Amino acid sequence: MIASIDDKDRIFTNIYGFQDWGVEGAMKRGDWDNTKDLMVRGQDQIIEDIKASGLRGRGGAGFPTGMKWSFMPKEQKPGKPSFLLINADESEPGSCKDREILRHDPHKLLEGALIAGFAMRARAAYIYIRGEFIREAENLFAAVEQAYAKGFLGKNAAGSGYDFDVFVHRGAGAYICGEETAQIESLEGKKGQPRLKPPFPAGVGLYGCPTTVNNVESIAVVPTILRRGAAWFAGIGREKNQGTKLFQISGHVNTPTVVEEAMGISFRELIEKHAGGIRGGWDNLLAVIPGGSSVPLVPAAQIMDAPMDFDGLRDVGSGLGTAAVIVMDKSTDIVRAISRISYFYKHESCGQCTPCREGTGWMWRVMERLRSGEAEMHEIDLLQQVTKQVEGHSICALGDAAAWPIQGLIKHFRPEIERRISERRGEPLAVAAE
Ligand code: L3W
Ligand code: SF4
Repeated sequence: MIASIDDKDRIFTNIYGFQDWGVEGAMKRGDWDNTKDLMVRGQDQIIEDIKASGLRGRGGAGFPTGMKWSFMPKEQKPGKPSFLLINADESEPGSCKDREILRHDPHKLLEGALIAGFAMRARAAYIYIRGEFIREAENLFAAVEQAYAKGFLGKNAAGSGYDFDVFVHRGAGAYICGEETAQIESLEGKKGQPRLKPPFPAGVGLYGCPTTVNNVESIAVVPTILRRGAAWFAGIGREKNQGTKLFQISGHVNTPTVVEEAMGISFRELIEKHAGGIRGGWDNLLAVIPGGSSVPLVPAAQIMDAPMDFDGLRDVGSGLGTAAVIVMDKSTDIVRAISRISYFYKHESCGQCTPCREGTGWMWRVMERLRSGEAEMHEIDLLQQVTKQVEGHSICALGDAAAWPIQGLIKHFRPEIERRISERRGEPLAVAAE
């Protein structure tokens, strides 16, 4: 198993935009190279290859991609075509990888869309792109036009004999439209509110038709996996945590960056190798949110040697999420940081279920009292109880995502919260700070 990679194993060879992102540049880098040869192996074999590669969804949940495709019907009912919906609504705080693909490597996504769409017998792909992504949308629209002009999309796409269209739809700034069923509602022209699951989109999706929703990165890696072979991809990382992954490193490191690395690389190696180390040195590290704002923070001592993959981060009480690694040094007001995240979820709650609608506002208000030190000591436990009332009691994952960062704060930084309350009251510390 490979735990760290160099350029020869990187899929996104233009992630920094140093070369031409357009179709000519993409073809020089090997995209659209006899795509039909990848398709002649047949739909079932493509799905088997993706299963064998171990690819798991790169949008946060890590659901096995090949298995998701296999839920799509092999026979289509009259009036019920199948669709692929590509989730490019990247809005998770800390996440900034899909935008790099969209503006610098959009043809990898389009070629992946054709192959994935063919494998699941979809007639078309919709790409739902975040409304704030202006330049990314410009490049994406242009790339779609280029692909049609070359005959890679449309009738007899890439000479494969398969007809396949791609439509781009721009969102309008709602985080919740990154949730797959809210995205489907929004695409249908309705208010972006999540649906109850089941039924899952593969059964009842866009316009009531079978639909698979995949993240941009999940689709963009597909052509390379098929060209280089499932075994190559599966040989990177470790069992159930395979392949390469785009890590987005932000916060208090010396050189924030987006980098493709092996799943399972240790946090320490990732930061040393690609982000120039922690600002002020390793002793200055306070905590890390390793997977975007929806996952709990991890204190410095526990994250240092953790493998950056699904299981490694679960074992330290957090998650890989979108691999948006937010690094915080000791200058961070950790209570304020989590309170700000809490405000974000209150603001973005779609409001249709009570625990989330009321709970996110309640949690934020208590967080603000904790931040300012105005809260009573017992409110820490009250807040913990509220998070438990929200967690698991809502239609979509936003409720959990609002609860988990606060639970992580209380678990790891309770002494800091207590210190604030005691200090403001001029009382001696109830518990010694960490
Ligand atoms: C058929 C079944 N399909 C599950 C499908 C399901 C979905 C996928 C994963 O949330 C997470 C969330 C955020 N038959 C199925 C089935 N599926 N069982 O598998 O489903 P699920 O429910 O586990 O996750 P989800 O609702 O898609 C996604 C987290 O990601 N997140 C980041 C979000 C932000 C971005 C972004 O900005 N790009 O992705 C970060 O942690 O909190 O937990 O397709 O239909 N039996
Ligand atoms: Fe809407 Fe929140 Fe319910 Fe999700 S959990 S459906 S965001 S109210």
